[in-house]
Amino acid sequence: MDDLKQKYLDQIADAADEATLESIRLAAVGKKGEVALKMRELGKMTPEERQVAGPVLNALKDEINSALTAKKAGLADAALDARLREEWLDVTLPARGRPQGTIHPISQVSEEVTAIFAEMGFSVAEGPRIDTDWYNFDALNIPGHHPARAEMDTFYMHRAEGDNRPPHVLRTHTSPVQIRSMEKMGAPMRIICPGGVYRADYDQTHTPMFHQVEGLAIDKDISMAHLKWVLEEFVKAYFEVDGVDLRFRASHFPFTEPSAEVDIRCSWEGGTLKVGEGDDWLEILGSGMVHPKVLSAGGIDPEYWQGFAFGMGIDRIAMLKYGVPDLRAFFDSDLRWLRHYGFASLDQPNLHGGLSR
Ligand code: 2U9
Repeated sequence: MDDLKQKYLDQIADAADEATLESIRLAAVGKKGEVALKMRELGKMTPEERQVAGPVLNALKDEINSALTAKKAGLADAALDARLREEWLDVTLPARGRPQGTIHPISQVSEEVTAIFAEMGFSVAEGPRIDTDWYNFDALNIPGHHPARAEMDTFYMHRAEGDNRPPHVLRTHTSPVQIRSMEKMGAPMRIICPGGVYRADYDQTHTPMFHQVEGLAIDKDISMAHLKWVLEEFVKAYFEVDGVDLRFRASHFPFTEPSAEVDIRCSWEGGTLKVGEGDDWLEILGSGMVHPKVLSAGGIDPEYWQGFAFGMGIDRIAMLKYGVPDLRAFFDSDLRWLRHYGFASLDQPNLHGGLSR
């Protein structure tokens, strides 16, 4: 009996998992196990012998059963310990710094510009990037023979022979969106149109696709004075300065009369731009009073309504504010560049939080 007991207690002690333990249980105390066989032998014994052997066998069975139960609990504890060690997580580690992707500076600046003009009551209008030459040129007082039409290095869409739909172009400015908005909304109106535009030009300061934001305000008795105030407020908010001098230089655009190019006072100390101080001037946008013919093309009566308009390059003002030296890098999709110049995805610009923080 002692040998039998020792054999099973040793096996139980050595068992490494629950399956081994179960086979030991069947072999020792199962219905056909060794202890059961011994119990069957009790029948052949004399009552005296049975009185001795019976309790011993019962005790043996109890001892093996409790060793099995204890070992089973031990194995479960060890498995839990191993799992806890495996699935350990240091919740005190700092959160991940920033997601993999970044917001492109052109998207960020478009959001900044939108936030500033929204505060002054301008809503955002969008339109197609492929439009007819009427919306892109004629409606803007740029007729077929006009030099601006050639100057704009237009991409024309291919037309199959016999296709007599009007010619379509990749828009060379966002102005066709304003014409479409005038047709849809009528006067009074205040909109900005940010978006991509196309011109067949490629060098250090030109890419065949670039971004503009144009603004248009139409109302009764609108003047250059309103234009000047709106642009001053824009420049102060965008460059995050308290004051700025604007210089209006007479210019010419077919779609505005009078027209002015606008410079801002600045300095270039040590190669970095400071807006609002210094003796240099930086051209940042073009503007003017909407030409009466353009108001008529948009279905608005120029005898009754006036409007001002302006246009600027988003890529250019992004380069100025965020110190991007080369325009072409905007469109290279270089991950290292994007990580360096990109913005955190949750860093939504708004005027109250500070545009660029
Ligand atoms: C309508 C009426 C008038 C939009 C204007 C400019 C002046 C201008 C340039 C700035 C740099 C284009 O990106 S750029 O090369 N734009 O100087 N844009 S006024 O005038 C409009 C537009 C639409 C219906």
